[in-house]
Amino acid sequence: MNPRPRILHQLENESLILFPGFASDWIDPLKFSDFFLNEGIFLQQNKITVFGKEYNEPRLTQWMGPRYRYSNIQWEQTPFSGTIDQWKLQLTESLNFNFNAVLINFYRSGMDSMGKHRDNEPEIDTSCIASLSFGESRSIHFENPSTKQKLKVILNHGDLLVMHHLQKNWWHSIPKSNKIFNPRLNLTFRRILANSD
Ligand SMILES: O=C(O)CCC(=O)C(=O)O
Repeated sequence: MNPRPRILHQLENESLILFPGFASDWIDPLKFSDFFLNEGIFLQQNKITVFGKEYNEPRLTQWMGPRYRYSNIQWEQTPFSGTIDQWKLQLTESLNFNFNAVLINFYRSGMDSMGKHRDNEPEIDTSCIASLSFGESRSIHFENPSTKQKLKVILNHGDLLVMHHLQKNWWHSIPKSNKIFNPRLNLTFRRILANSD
């Protein structure tokens, strides 16, 4: 792999590794709409239930991979589109891990966000989750409530962030910012164990 990795956290089998600019020439952020059209991506705003109350998710999403449910959102089995399938194969080869699903997150501006969560559903193989960032830079916050450790990482265009065994002890979020006006595209590749492949 070309870009020099930066190890941001490592403890026993847990690690957080950043590959700056890994995919910087994979997509032109000025052409996100063309990309969505060419790949047949129809971004949607789902409803989520928090403490019994229904809200619009503060970002747009799409799923590719096996049937999968998280929170109260049911994603049907959806095939990978051409380019994203190639990206999946490239990541599978580079990281030596067999990804079979991706969550596409589109943050229209700094007012879109992702709440504090762990990707720790039993169907997810949490040994490796790989996240690609395109477009506007955003900050991702990590927090380990047991040790009170916190990490803030700026994700720039083309960065690849790889999380190994991180979902047990660490929570993460993309906070809102009122200083950000441009969109950001994130693709988080995972391996779903049930109904996989
Ligand atoms: O947008 C990001 O970088 C975070 C994505 C994420 O946390 C997720 O898809 O679970």
